[in-house]
Amino acid sequence: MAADPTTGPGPATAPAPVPAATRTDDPWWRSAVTYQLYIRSFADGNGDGLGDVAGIRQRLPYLAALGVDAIWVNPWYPSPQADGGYDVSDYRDIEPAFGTLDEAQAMIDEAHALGLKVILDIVPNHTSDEHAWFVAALAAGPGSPERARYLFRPGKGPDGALPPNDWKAVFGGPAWERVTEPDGTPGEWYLHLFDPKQPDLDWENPEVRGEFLDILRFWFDRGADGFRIDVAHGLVKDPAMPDLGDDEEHLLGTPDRADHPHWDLPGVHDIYREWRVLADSYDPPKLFVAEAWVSSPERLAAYLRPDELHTAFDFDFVRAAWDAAELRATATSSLAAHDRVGAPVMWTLSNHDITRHVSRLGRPQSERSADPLHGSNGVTDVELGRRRARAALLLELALPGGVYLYQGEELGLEEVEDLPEELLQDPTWERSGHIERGRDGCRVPLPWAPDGPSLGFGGAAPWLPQPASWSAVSAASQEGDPTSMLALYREALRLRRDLPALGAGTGADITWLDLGDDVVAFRREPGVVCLVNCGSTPAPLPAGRVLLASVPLDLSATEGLPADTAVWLAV
Ligand code: TEU
Repeated sequence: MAADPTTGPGPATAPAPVPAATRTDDPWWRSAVTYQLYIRSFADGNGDGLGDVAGIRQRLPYLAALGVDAIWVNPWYPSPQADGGYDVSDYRDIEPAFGTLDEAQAMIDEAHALGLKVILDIVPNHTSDEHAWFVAALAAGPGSPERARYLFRPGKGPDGALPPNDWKAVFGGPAWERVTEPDGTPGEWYLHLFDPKQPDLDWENPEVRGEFLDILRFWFDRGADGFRIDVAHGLVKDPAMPDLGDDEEHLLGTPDRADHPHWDLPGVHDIYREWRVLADSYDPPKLFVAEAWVSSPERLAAYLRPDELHTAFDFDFVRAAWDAAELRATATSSLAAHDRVGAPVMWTLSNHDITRHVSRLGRPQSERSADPLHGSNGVTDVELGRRRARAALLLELALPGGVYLYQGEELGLEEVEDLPEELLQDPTWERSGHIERGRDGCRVPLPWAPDGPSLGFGGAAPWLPQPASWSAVSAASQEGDPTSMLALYREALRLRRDLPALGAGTGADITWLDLGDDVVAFRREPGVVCLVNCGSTPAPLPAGRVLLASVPLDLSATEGLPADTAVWLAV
């Protein structure tokens, strides 16, 4: 039987939800809006086609003016870039193509001077196969302490020619790779839940645990305010390594069963308790946000018990369709599960692994794939997607908790679905045998200017080509246009900071209103109502003053709240 994750090892009783009156003392992360920087694609300071630290430094004032509270930078460490930097070969330095450690320090200091917190990205599940530890493991041979940092196992079958079990890699193909031993013979196999160039570490090994605490300390001491934890649900594996059988649910790394042998095992919680002690030893304390694809809000909340991690991305919100009942149900269950452990929800709509939400929302919702990683289901209507994305922004910014934005969503960028096959770089493309195109379509370099060879990204040819249509939606093109997506983001973020009703809070801080099946409607105190019309006909509009609407709204002329529109009302 599956253990109740909220009563697993550790404190069984959750604290009562924090009363609203004390929330002014809450730490910054309970309400923060964080902007995700996919460094390869954000801004290219040296003109080589790849984004870098210099590019981030140039654009920090843009981020401060946008009105976000924090930035999260995807892995920027030395890496062969087999998986966009999630294959780290040295956790204590900066990838030379991105810059230097001194530049990174300058970036952290400059962000702080602008009032922006800095969250880095730690990749603890696996290293690069070019990390010194893995190179040493290959050289040292079976049974060595060097191999014991990873998950090497003998193969099955005559001569060990078959993989140790039937686990599959997230990117496709078997999760095991056979090595050649130092004496030249075919040898052991090592586990890689992702690419073969990303060998999984053995978290039962105390040396691994100590090393990562030390890496966290290295960056905390340089001013990092927190870490996003990559594949937070994957670190611990069942030592028996049983076969999975017909289990096909590998994409997104979401377990489809309670006793899964490598996702969301109870042992991960002990690791995060140790990490929390380290974070709390700093003044002010450091923050964690978990990337954990798990099967229910309750299992996610188990990571957020008071002595574990502070926050985690709410991927149920990503998976919800543009449907009022579904959005309401998702918000309610996420808030309830988080409230039981006293943690704020981190709402998000897009990241570097997921089809951009303008495109997701611009597809027929009835036919949509429940897997937000996946490509087209039906034709994408980008204009419809943008209209809904504007409304979705007002929804997530009005819900209690924090919000993660993904670079380029403030420009209304859509998924690039027609990248030429020969340019695809996501390992998913090769590993799936050219079945899954992968995630490059949400990683195309940002357009900063309407013209020039890289639309202001920097240099002549960006690492992935930008659609010509992005000239019209570049940051500079939207500057000064009060109807632009960029203007909506700036105004919404400004209001969210100014209105005491918005930001931090719990499920107890919203009152759901019934304005019909197609409308998500709730009130927060003092006196703000958020309405989102997901239907195709106008919805009733209660009395109130319009604070902000996702499309221009003339209350005297309108017969209600138009379809695919959201509004914040002062009531
Ligand atoms: O993703 C972790 C994860 O659980 C994956 O299933 C993820 O959804 C993946 O992109 C599926 O194709 C993280 C990172 O966000 C991702 O970019 C990395 O590729 C992955 O870990 C390996 O480090």
